[in-house]
Amino acid sequence: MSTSDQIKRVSIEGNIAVGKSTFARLLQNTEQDWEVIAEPVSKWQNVDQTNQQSEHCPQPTSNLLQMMYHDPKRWSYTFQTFSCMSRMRSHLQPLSAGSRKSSGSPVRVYERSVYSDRYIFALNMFELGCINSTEWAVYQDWHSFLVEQFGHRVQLEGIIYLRASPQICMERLGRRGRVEEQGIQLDYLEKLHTRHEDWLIHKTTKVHFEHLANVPVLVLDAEVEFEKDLKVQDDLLTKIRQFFSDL
Ligand code: UDP
Ligand code: D5M
Ligand code: MG
Repeated sequence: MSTSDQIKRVSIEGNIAVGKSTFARLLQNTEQDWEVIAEPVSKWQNVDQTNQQSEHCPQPTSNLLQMMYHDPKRWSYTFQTFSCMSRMRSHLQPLSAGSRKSSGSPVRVYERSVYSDRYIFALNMFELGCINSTEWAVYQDWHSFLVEQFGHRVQLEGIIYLRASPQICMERLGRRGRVEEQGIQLDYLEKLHTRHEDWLIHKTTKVHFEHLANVPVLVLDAEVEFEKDLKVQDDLLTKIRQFFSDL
């Protein structure tokens, strides 16, 4: 078996600002065999326009994250195409030299996935009316096609669900102070929270990929402050080790 067949692929899912990046950094610094792929937010904030020959677009980059939050009806579909393509690229990225050489059991951890793109955000945008029914049909068509074509390369062996109340996420979002997100209301985080619960806890969200319906989910309590608390981190890491070894 090649290393790429042995590798386990896991995504960290959870609401905006619950602490996914913070937790991912903790994993990255814990075991050499754990390779973390961060969410490509800076790509969405800096869409490269330099290869356009038009004088109407003198800016070398545009901020699609900002555009989506500013005018969701106009930009949500475009955002979904770009975020999903950038996640596809992350899923398909070759293994790092460390993972290839690993004699243990390498785990690749993604911050979110092409599945949360669809079953959390795109679905939510559709239900909010920010993506219309034609855009939703087109999105679902290409999303299913790509996931089926790439097969095991975009499949997950496990999901870690960092779970906290929307109120805690709101506090952390304020603390982080990302400029584009300053207009986000609690109501939006509540909707995203319900989407996570429906997908990962109640399993009532209809998913279109067989492997995804059966993927093991580890639910971690992120309501507690874990960023600076070593004891809480230790407890979380014990659960993670057990989860990875059972996959
Ligand atoms: N954070 C915190 N306590 C925690 C985890 C995270 O105060 O236990 C803070 C973190 O420093 C950041 C914000 O919450 O300012 C959002 O965290 P992160 O960017 O990791 O969240 P993500 O959006 O990636 O889930
Ligand atoms: O997520 C990064 C930011 O990007 C946050 O504002 C949510 C937003 N995001 C991520 N994926 C999507 C999709 N697919 N649609 C709409 N918005 C999205 P964070 O949770 O802060 O790491
Ligand atoms: Mg993050």
